[in-house]
Amino acid sequence: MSDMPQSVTSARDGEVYVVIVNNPPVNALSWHVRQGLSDKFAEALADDSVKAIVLRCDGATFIAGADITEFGKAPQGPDFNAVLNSIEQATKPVVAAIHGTALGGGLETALVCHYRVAVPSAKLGVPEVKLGLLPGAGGTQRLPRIVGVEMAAEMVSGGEPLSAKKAAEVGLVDRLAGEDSLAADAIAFAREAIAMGPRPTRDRPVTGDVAVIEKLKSANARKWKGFDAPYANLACVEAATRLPFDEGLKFERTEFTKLMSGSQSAAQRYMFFAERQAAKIDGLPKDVQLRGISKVGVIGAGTMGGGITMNFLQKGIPVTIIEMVQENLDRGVGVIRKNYEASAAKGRFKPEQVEAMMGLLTPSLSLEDLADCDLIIEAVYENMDVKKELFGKLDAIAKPGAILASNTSYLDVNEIASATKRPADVLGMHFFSPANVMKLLEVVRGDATAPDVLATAMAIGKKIGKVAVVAGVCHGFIGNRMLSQRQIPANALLMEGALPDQIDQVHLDFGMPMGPFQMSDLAGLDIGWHRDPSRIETLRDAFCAAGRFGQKNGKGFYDYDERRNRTVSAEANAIIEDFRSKSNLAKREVTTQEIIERTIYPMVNEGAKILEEGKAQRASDIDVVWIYGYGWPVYRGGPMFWAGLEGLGKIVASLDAQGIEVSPLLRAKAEKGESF
Ligand code: T1G
Repeated sequence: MSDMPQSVTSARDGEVYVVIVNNPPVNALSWHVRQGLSDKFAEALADDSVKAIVLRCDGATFIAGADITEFGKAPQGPDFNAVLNSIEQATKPVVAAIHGTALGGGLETALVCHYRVAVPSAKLGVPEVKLGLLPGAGGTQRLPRIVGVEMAAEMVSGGEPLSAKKAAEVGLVDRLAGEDSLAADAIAFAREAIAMGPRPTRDRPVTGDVAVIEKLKSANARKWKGFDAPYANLACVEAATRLPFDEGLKFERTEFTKLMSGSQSAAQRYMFFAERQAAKIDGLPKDVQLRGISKVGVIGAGTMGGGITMNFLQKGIPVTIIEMVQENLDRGVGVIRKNYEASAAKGRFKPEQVEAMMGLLTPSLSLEDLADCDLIIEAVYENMDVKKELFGKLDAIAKPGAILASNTSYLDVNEIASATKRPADVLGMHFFSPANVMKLLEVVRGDATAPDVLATAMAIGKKIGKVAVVAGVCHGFIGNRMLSQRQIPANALLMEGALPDQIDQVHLDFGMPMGPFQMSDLAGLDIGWHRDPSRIETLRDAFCAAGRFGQKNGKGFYDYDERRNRTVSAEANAIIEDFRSKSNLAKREVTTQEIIERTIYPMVNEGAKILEEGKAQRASDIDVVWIYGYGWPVYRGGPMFWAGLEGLGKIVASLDAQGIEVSPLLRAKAEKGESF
C-alpha cells in the first residue's frame, strides 16, 4: 500500500529484532500501525537469524490504545485481534518494552507479547470502561491469566492504570528497566528470553477467586448506576474463569460489539474528544504567548475563595489570600488547613505536603499585598457594586500585565471590567462549588479580554486540574443560564400537581446526581429572600416564612437529619398544596415524560440560544459544562448530544406545544433532521 504511512519500522541488535512503532501523538493502533506490525513480525519470524523480538515505541508513550477516531467508520487494514493473535503465536520470544502509558489496545498488545519490560514511570491500564467499552482485543481474557481474577476485575471495571511498580508486583511486568535505558534493557531481557522461549498468555491458567466480581458490583452499585460497561467488563472476566480461551474471546467479542453499537459508548467517546476540544480557542492567533503565572492572589477566604486557593497551592503555586476582617481570614485559612488534613487522613497527601502547601499561603488584610501577583481572582459577595469598587482598587494596585479575574457566577464581566483602565486584562473565572473538587471552570471572555489573557486563563485552569470551557458574557454564562431554564418549569410543575420528590426522582432516574429541589435545598432557599415572613408572594417566600431554608437548617423541600439524609416532608408538601390552592390552581396528574419535556427540553433550547449568540464556541462545550459542572450522566453525553438521541424534531414539537419560543438554530436543525 503505497499511501500507507510508515508508522512501523525495525532495527536489529544481533539476534534480536526490534519492531518500532511511531504514530504520534500517542502511538494509537491505527490501521497502518496494525499493518506495519503484521508485516514486521512476519519478517522477523521468517528470518532464522532472529532469535527474539522486542516491540517498542518512539515518542511519548507506548501504544495508548486503539485509534478511537476509527470507531464507527468502515474498517481498514488488518483486524486488531488477528494481528495480536499472530504476535502471541510467534515461535520466538516477544518482549514488550513499555514507557509512558500502555493503555487499552496498547496494553492488550503488550499482553500478547510473551514478556513485558517497563520503565518505573510507565502506567499500564485498560480504560475502555471510561469510553463505555471493554478491552475488545482479548484483554478481559488475558489479564486474568497474568494478574489473576481480582486484579483483572478491578482493572477492567474501574479503568484506572497501574504503576509499573505495582504491575511488576502482580506479574504484569516481568522486569523494571532503567528510566533512560529501556531499549537496551529490553534487548538484554530478550536475549535472556531466548532460553526461556515463547510464553503465550492464552496458555496460562486463570487464577484467583471469582467471588470478587459480585463484591465489586455491590461496592460500586451507586457509582455504576445507569452504566452498562462496568457490568459487561465483569461478565467477560467471569467468563474467563469458566470458558476455554477461544470461547472466552468469542464471549468478549459479543459483549464488545453490544457496547460499541450502543448509545452509551457513542456518548462517552464523544465526551472524550469534547473535553479535549473544549481546551481549544477558535480563532486564537497562532503566535499568542501565555503570560507567566507564578503568584496568585485570591480575594475572599470564604467557601469559594478557600476552595479556589487550594487548587493553586496543590500545584505549588503561592497564593496571597485576602480578607477584610482578621477573624474571617483566620477562619478561611483554618478551613483550608482542615480540608488538607482531612485529605491527608485519607492518604491523599503526606503531612509534610500539607505543611508545604500551607507554607505557600500568605494571608493578608491588605489589598496592597497583591501588587506582585500575576493573577488575581476575586471571590467576594455577588454584588455588582461591590465588585466594581473592588476592581477599581485592584486596577491601581495590580502590577502591569496582571490578570484580574472575577469568580462571579452570573454577573456581567464587561461591566466589571469597565471599572478598570485595563479591560483587556479582565475576565471571569467561574469555579463551581466546592471549588477544590469540581472540575469545571467557566472562563468568561469579556468583549475586551485580550487573546493572551484568555489563553493564559485556560492554560492555568488546565494546570490546576480543571476542565476549562470558554463562555461568553450573558446572565449565568453557559451552565447556570441553562439551569434556570430547568428550575422555572420545575417550580411551575409544583403548582400543577407534581411534588418535589416526584420531579427529583425523574432526574435521578435520568442519571443526574440530584434533582432540581434537592439542588435548591443545597444552595439554600433563602438566597435573595426579602426576610419579611409576612410578605408571601412566591412559594419560596412561603418556605422561608416557615423557616424552611434548605439543608443549611435541616428543612427545605425535604427534611434532613444530622447526616443530611433527606426524607419527604409532609410540612413542605402541605406548604406547596396550600400555596397552590390559594393560587386557585387545580391539581392534576403529572407524568414522567411530561417532567422530562418540561424541564430538560427547555435546557436544550437554551443551549441552542447560547450557541446562536456565540456564548459557547461549540455544542460539545455546552455538554462538557454539564458533565463536569452538574454531573450530567456521561453515558448520555451532555444535553446537546442527548438531544440528538432524543430527536430534535420531537423536542421542537414539544416546545411548540408548551408555547415556548424555540431557538431558530434548534428549529432549523430539527427541520433538516440534524443533531448538534
Ligand atoms: N485514539 C485516537 N486519538 C487519541 C487517542 C486514541 N486512543 N488517545 C489520545 N488521542 C489524541 C487526543 O484526542 C489528542 O488529540 C491527542 O491524542 C493527545 O491526547 C480494542 C477498544 C494517552 C493518557 O482510552 O487517555 O483501545 O486534541 O490530550 O493528556 O480494547 O490521551 O491533540 O488532536 O489526551 O498526554 C483505549 C485514551 C482506546 C486512552 C495521553 N485507550 N487516551 O494524555 O494527551 S479504546 C484510551 C488517553 C481501545 C481496545 C479498545 C490520553 C493519554 P488532539 P491527550 P495527554
